[in-house]
Amino acid sequence: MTIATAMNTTPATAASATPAGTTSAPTTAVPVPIKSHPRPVWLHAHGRFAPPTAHIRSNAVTYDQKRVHAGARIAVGEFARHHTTMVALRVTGLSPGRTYGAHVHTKPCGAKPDDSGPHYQHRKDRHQPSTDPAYANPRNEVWLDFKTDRRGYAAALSRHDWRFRQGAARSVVIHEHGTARSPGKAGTAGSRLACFTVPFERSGLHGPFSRH
Ligand SMILES: [Cu+2]
Repeated sequence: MTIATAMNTTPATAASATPAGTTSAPTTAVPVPIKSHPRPVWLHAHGRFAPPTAHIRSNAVTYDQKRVHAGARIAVGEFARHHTTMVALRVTGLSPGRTYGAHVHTKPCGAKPDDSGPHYQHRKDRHQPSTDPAYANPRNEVWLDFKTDRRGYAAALSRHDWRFRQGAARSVVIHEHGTARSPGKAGTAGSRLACFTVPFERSGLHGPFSRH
């Protein structure tokens, strides 16, 4: 008897979720243009900082070995789905107890600190370098400032309700100090100490959710 009851209950529950005699898709699915759902990206990149003069070129470059030591490590993750993006950063081996600024920049790292270009902006400021808080803010840009613990470890996370334009976000730059927010200074964080090249939102290097 108990078995019969259970067998009666289960289809009834299912029927309330799905109209009887149909599969759910034909009646309830609303056609969605492909463009409105960009492909998910699940990217993980890691590197070991080396000076730009190193024999073996690294995707992680330090321009200031006092504050970002050669051999220090960085990992960056991008988790993007529908219209949201999360960027996570982890560093080890930096100077202990120190606040660094960090942002996503538009170009890959190069031999010179400025090679990584300006900050990535969701809505682009026509005036570059952008120091207008209407554009240079942590919602419109990706800021990943962090403070290291006693062992030189830190982590940071930022979340956005937009996706990167493909090929337009190419690196994470570590700066001298925390990022300023006031007009005329917004987005600045002192000199560029180190840079890590990351192919954000790019096809060809990502995880199990992606379609090719
Ligand atoms: Cu920056």
